Amino acid sequence: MPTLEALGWTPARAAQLAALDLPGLTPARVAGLHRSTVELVSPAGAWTIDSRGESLAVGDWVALQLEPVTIVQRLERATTLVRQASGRATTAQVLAANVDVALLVTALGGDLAPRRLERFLALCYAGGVQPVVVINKIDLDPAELGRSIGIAEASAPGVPVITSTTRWAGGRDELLPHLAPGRTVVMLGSSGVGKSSLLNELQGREVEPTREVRERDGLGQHTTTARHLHLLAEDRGLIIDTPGIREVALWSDQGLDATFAEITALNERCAFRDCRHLDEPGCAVVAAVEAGTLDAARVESWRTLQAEVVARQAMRDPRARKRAGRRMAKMIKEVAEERRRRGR
Ligand SMILES: Nc1nc2c(ncn2[C@@H]2O[C@H](COP(=O)(O)OP(=O)(O)OP(=O)(O)O)[C@@H](O)[C@H]2O)c(=O)[nH]1
Ligand SMILES: [Mg+2]
Ligand SMILES: [Zn+2]
Repeated sequence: MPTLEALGWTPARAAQLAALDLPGLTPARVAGLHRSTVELVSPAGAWTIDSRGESLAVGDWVALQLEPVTIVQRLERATTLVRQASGRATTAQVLAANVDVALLVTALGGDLAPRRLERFLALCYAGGVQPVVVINKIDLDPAELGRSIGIAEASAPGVPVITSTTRWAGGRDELLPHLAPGRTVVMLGSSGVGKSSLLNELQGREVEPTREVRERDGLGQHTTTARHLHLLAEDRGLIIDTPGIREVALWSDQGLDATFAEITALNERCAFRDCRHLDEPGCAVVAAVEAGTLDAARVESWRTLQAEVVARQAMRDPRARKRAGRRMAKMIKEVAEERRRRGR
């Protein structure tokens, strides 16, 4: 069984557990979640127990009572990756908790899209997770590599961009400096980019199944179906493999300033603090675009994400929702009246 430190235990977590002031508690980490069960690992053992009634995410730390094994309490999360749950405007989904680094895995051959990458970065920054961009499958088209690195660096300023392949010996070596004993790393990215393959390379054996991508469109088929925490071989730390996600809908705007750091920096020089960088006088951002020193697509993206998050936050706030509802009803009525007037 692994030590607590190998599982990512820290003095801060120990202090939290002690503060619960209950005798005989054992810390354990959530390694996997299923419909009604949770997989736990700890130096004292590994268990799969009923999870009903618990709001947990992979990577969570919990305080257990043994005999029988029951969760007493989830410990506070140091970091989180939270997205807007798909299909439900007002629900957050914690993709992983207590993660130190997120490997944003993409692959040569069309997966790398600046606008999608920005969303993943915002997700990381909002939750206090350090992002690293991984361009995998570099064996496919080495000539294409420079261009892809350029795209990644432009949309992820200041973020390490590393390359990998599971087809060459040592093709995963650039990942190693980002792994460390007790550190938790999560892999996020589209289905079929090779997340599980990279994990298997690191482990030196197949711990997660992988599957050929479809010939026609190069897209994966969601081979990995659940998030799972793995303890890496050779004391390299921990890694969470996840099912492919192409898009993330943002839950909060907290990561946007860091994601668009160059726009945030320029904002200081806009005449208005809450400048939307649209048509306000004295806008340093618009001026930079006009001077050719700032990519207009970045500003457009910043605006889109900002608007998206604001709209979602309004949906979550019942009063704002009511206001929006009334506005919408009024608009519909006005359109109907306008039509009637025009005899249509
Ligand atoms: N050419 C090439 N193929 C790779 C590389 N890495 C993985 N693959 C292949 O890509 C396909 C998909 O790999 P997976 O590891 O299953 O991808 P995944 O990201 O885990 O996909 P999901 O679990 O669906 O999210 C498999 O056929 C792998 O053999 C690589 O570096 N080069
Ligand atoms: Mg997989
Ligand atoms: Zn401005």
